[in-house]
Amino acid sequence: MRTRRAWTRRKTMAAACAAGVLGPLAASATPFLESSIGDFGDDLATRTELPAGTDVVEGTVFNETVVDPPNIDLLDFFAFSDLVPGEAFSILFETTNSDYQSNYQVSDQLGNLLAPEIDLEMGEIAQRGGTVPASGTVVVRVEVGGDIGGYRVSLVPEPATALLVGGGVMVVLSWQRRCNRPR
Ligand SMILES: [Ca+2]
Ligand SMILES: [Ca+2]
Repeated sequence: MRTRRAWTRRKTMAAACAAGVLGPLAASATPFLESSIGDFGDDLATRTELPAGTDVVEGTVFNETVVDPPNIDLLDFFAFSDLVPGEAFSILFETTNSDYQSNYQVSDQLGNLLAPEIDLEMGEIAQRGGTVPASGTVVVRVEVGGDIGGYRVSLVPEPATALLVGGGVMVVLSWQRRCNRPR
């Protein structure tokens, strides 16, 4: 019995290895680039709704008045709209390119702040979190502080989710090791 079970397990594992099921781990998230659509909305009403499943966003705000013509895009508004109401969320804000602080806010669809706003200089990263409102929508507002403000905004998995994902990774790693073990 024991031998048969072991053989069945090895057969299942070999099939999984052959099928590539245990191949590369999930790829890291691909950022949604503002440049792919031109510009994110300039106010709450014209905010850009991100495609479902988006968890990383990269964009830029400008206030370059010395160039001709002036390059002005003071504000970007975009929304994560497929979140689960009542669940905790956490967002990582990063200023990737700037000559001065950029300002970040996170609100519901009516503009009510869900966490304290924050100013970040180039290279600075900060996290803000709260509870997803009943609408399931969390709106991010980015405002340029100097001439230019490049940014990256990422949804961060909650600890419970991260734990589950981490557990899954451990299982996959364990199976991958067994796949690679010489027979
Ligand atoms: Ca922009
Ligand atoms: Ca804009």
